Amino acid sequence: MIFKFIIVGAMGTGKSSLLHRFTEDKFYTDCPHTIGVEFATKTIEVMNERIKIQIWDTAGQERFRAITRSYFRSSVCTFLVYDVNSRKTFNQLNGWLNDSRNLTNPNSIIVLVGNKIDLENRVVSREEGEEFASENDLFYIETSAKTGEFVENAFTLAAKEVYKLVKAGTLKLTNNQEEDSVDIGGGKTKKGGCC
Ligand SMILES: Nc1nc2c(ncn2[C@@H]2O[C@H](COP(=O)(O)OP(=O)(O)OP(=O)(O)O)[C@@H](O)[C@H]2O)c(=O)[nH]1
Ligand SMILES: *[C@@H]1O[C@H](CO)[C@@H](O)[C@H](O)[C@H]1NC(C)=O
Ligand SMILES: *[C@@H]1O[C@H](CO)[C@@H](O)[C@H](O)[C@H]1NC(C)=O
Ligand SMILES: [Mg+2]
Repeated sequence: MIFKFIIVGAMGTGKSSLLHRFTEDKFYTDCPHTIGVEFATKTIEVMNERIKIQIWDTAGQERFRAITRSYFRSSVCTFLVYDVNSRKTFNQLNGWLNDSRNLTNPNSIIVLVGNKIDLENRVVSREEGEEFASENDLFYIETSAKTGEFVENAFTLAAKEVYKLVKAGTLKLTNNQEEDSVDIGGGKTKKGGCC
């Protein structure tokens, strides 16, 4: 099975870093801003089934918003990322959430990710994150792409929830998910691993 995930959120929140940590187990201290969209895949085992997760990492910069919007389609999970040390990135969640709700399958899931918990200057508490998640019916997890804490858990949790919905027939995988991975071009998309 192939699951298509999309990662969105304000710029600099660590979207690409989460992707690199999960797929390569690496962290780059000066990761460049994502231009357009990048992707990477990783196969994991969920309930004894091999699941290939195809992850689309989008750009947080406003000028790429239209490109980002075109990648929600056929996604079964949105990672909505903010930086727990930046109130601004937390306040921007509503915009990304609106896009995800409007542009993905209504039965797809959304995971709110509070990243950079390794830093000392946290301004958004875990309680606030949890409250936003429960008000909006999202899963919630806090991570550090730097130390790797809970990064794998976030993807595994999401894949498991998606798997349950697929098995129950609630969520349908579109059969073009495989093709998406080869249908890249136009210079807008490149395979991840640039950092
Ligand atoms: N301390 C710490 N730094 C992090 C963490 N995650 C990312 N960073 C750093 O934050 C900066 C931005 O990370 P990126 O992964 O490029 O952020 P992004 O969300 O992909 O940014 P855009 O592509 O511009 O939208 C980089 O310098 C990373 O090294 C983390 O968990 N802890
Ligand atoms: C979808 O977008 C429309 C237009 O901006 C907006 O009014 C509406 O609230 C959005 N729907 C959701 C579920 O966020
Ligand atoms: C909500 O989402 C729709 C679809 O992406 C977008 O056209 C609209 O501008 C968004 N509204 C807000 C307030 O972000
Ligand atoms: Mg990026």
